[in-house]
Amino acid sequence: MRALIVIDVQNDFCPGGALAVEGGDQIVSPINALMSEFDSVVLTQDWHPAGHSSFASQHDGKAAFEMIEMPYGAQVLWPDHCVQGSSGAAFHAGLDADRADLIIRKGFRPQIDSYSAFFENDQTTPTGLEGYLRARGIDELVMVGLATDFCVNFSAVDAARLGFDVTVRQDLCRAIDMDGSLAAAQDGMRATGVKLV
Ligand code: VGL
Ligand code: ZN
Repeated sequence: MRALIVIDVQNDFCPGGALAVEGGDQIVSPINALMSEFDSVVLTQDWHPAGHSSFASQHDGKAAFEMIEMPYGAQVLWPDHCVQGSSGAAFHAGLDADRADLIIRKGFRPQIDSYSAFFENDQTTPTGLEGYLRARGIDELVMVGLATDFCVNFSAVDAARLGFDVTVRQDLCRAIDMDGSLAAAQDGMRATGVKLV
């Protein structure tokens, strides 16, 4: 069984949003068109409480896109984005969210960020997605969405490590690409057996 995993196609990651990814809105229609080819469609939604610890605004003297050390490791600081219930956290209006079997929210714990659809950034706290997919007999995943070098990357690498057959459709992803993060992500995904097409 095969699932389409649509990562964070939300207003804040699209042009005009708080953490806009260039061309983020261009992938919406082709993602919709792909949905009918899968046994299951899962959407992820970045879903932070106001004042989340990944926001630069919560750290004196720090600016967005700087790094800090968190108890669980290095963390990029972001502009405030995808605050629970805000219009920025909503899915892009053109996304056919009604087609989703499951919407998995992540990043809701105030003290820990979560890029991956499977584990939070401590790489141990599960979101529950693995259990859902296994219980439904899904072993093949195709991933699309935003951003290639952060949430898509971490989701794909975790899925491959968990033993899923993982393909990332790069034409249906867009990247933030700060300090070579896209090339590093592509290397890391290939090294764990993710198919990049
Ligand atoms: C993301 C940074 C912060 C993403 C989410 O969806 O790639 N990036 N939160
Ligand atoms: Zn986030």
